[in-house]
Amino acid sequence: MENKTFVPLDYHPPSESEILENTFDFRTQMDKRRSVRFFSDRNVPVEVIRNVVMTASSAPSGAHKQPWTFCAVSDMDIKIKIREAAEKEEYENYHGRMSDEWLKDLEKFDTNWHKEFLTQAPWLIVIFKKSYDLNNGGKTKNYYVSESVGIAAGFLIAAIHLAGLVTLTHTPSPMNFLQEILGRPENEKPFLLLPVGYPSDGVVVPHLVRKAEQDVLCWF
Ligand code: IYR
Repeated sequence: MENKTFVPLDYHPPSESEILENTFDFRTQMDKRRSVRFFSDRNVPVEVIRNVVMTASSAPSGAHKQPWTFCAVSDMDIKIKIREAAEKEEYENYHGRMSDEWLKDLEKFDTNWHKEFLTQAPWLIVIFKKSYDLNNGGKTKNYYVSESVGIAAGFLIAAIHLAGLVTLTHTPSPMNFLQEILGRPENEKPFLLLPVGYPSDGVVVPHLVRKAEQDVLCWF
């Protein structure tokens, strides 16, 4: 049976100078993005969270399966549960599970097992990846799941930054507790947790220098 529908692409080509300007502006904006670990408790409207999540959900995915679920959490009781469970795991990580080399690599960030941002930020967005879908009791396959969800996470981070808010990619490990606390089905596995909000007053970030073009870009 035929199962193909095509529609015209909604595309209006900009001039070459506009394209150059667009890329320069976007590059400049994105280069200002920093991971922020200290949040104000100032509220962020639910509509903003809906917009950034639905931007993320517009990402390309294997066979357009969109193998993701985003859980947006503002409920303080749930945030407390998540923080307690994450800190329990992170305590173990910082006290034996991470190698000396790893701990040394993290020194410049001054991180530790305390995760205040999990209760301070007004929103936590937890991204789940679906290695398969559950349909009427059956399982259907998804493809390139980690790649797809990683791309969606990138869209989300860019959308949060361009909104004028800050975030941080947090991966408490292991993080199956998120599946339990949020009551997600068996086909959903936690992928990334992003606190979202405003930075706390006077927040500082580590002085980091990004790699230069010759270290990341090869021309052929
Ligand atoms: N998950 C821990 C440790 C950590 C690991 C990496 I790699 C980082 O870039 C930052 C932290 C934590 O969140 O503290």
